[in-house]
Amino acid sequence: MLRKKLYTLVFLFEENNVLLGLKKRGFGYNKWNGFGGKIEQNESIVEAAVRELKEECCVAVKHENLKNVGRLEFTFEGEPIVMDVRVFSAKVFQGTPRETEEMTPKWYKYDDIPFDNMWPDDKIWFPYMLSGNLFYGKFNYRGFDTIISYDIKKFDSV
Ligand code: 6OG
Repeated sequence: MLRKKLYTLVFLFEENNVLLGLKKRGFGYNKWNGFGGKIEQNESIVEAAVRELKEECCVAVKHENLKNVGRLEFTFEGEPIVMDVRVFSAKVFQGTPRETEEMTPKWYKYDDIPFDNMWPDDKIWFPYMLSGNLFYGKFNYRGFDTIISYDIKKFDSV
């Protein structure tokens, strides 16, 4: 049986720019990604999304300004775990992104997104997020660089 672990991933948007963070440690080290992490016990998914965004780039967001944009499921060959990642966007937030021990934040124009320095799945589902289509993607990895198989669908709700 595969065990599911829930994660959050938040992207901020401002004037055709998306905020990415360069991960300074841990899982996804040296890759650009959104801001997020594991959901703690007794915490809702949205509460975790708010907390992780604050911890990782010092930006506050209100629950009602987080929009569901998609869901990603990652499996890694030989690992009995599914990473179930809930992806959110926000256009309204408080504060200026600041570097933390975990992330170096940077705004990117849609044409300049550094896909070569991101998880390989990102270039497959980012177009859905940027065009406002809810998506549900499943990716099966061998190691951390190779996607063996994947499936992605547009969704009415996640
Ligand atoms: P912490 O270990 O920092 O949470 N994450 C992924 N994001 C993308 N785009 N692709 C992947 O491909 C990912 N695997 C994990 C989920 C890890 C953070 O990294 C995201 C979390 O936001 C495999 O607590």
